[in-house]
Amino acid sequence: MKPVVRLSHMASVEHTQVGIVGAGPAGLLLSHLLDLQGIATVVLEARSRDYVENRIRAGVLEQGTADLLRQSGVGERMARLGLEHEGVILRFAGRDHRIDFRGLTAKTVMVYSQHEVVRDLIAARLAAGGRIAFEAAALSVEGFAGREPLIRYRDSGEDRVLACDFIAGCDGFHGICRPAIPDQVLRIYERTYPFAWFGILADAPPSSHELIYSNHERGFALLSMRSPTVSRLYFQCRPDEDPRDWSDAQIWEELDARLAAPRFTLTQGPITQKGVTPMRSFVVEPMQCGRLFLTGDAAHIVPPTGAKGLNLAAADVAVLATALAGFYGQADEAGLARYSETCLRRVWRAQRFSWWMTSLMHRFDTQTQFERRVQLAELDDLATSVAASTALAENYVGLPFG
Ligand code: RFL
Ligand code: PHB
Repeated sequence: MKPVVRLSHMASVEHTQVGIVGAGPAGLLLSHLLDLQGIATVVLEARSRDYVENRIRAGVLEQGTADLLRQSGVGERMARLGLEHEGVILRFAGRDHRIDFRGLTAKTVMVYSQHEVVRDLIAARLAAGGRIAFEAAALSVEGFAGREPLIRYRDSGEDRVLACDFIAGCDGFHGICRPAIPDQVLRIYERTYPFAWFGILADAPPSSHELIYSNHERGFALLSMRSPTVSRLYFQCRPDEDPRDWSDAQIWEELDARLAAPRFTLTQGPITQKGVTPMRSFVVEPMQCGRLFLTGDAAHIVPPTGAKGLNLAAADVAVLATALAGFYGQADEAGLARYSETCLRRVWRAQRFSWWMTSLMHRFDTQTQFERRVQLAELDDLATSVAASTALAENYVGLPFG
């Protein structure tokens, strides 16, 4: 990496090959994969290290994501702390139907917290001498239509410039990279849902070995987990629901009602976190503009029902890392030129799956009795058709990367 050059009349300028905005899973994994190819990066992150390492979000890794982490040398803690799951349970109309991932697809998923993945990646980058600037918010991305893009950012009250060959916009849905692309270049596809998820983390042993997705008359509920002693649970709520309006007892009562089944007891415990997550489907096309490449939530959002968000981010950066390695290693620009097209195919299939799972499992206020019957019939179809269960399983464990 070239040294910092300080000119008296302007902000200090640092050079790198790939400037990465955002130290979420997308930005950190990209930095890690590029480092393995000998490509230099600088990661700029608006928040503190403590904040990103403790942000509770996703929990399910597709087989391909877990494999990528293992194969790239950051799977050691996941192997110890992650919970490999061979199926999930769909609960509806008073019965359970198990989707047997291993039996139907010979694949599994890994239940391992996103913030643990983030911790593993930060540790790996720092151990390898990588540069991550925390509390260094990117202010603008410029010049990406040409060959000398740059990122202006503020670090410790000082304005700085990161000059680079390429910019990776890994700055999430509310970042600055996507809005920097001219409006006439981008097409946005979007759907919002008339409900949200109320999520809690509780110091309670999970009441089931596998995740339970429950379609109940009162609305959807999901039983998930983080470890043998920590449960993660969600229930469908109004988008404007205020978590402070719910006492712990009311939350447990609602979850108990929606997850009720014969011979099932919901284990309760102290609630350590609660929050409401809006539901949205969103895709921007294309995912690149000149030398700026969008990855993960910066380019697309899925409703969490299919557990796809983090996995799509991992798939995007795997494609981008391979394309950049082709550029630097063989002066081959074809992978970069095809980046958006390659990613969008998978993105749209994951969008379809996430929208379908959401439509299948939730109660809609506008739902007619006819639509409710059709929803239950579709669940019955899954419970009786191996073909239908296999289609769900194939999508849940993840489509091939790239
Ligand atoms: P992130 O994680 O939002 O990271 C973006 C980072 O960019 C930083 N940033 C900036 N940094 C510098 N300068 C700026 N101007 C910046 N602007 C923003 C931010 O601080 C942040 O650190 O995006 P990334 O890396 O694309 O990762 C995407 C995933 O976080 C997301 O898709 C998943 O969490 C979605 N998701 C799930 N995905 C799964 O695959 N499986 C799941 O089980 C799953 N469950 C979930 C979820 C998301 C949830 N919530 C809360 C939205 C469950 C929930 C409840
Ligand atoms: C989670 O554990 O946070 C989780 C699991 C499955 C989902 C969404 C979130 O579909």
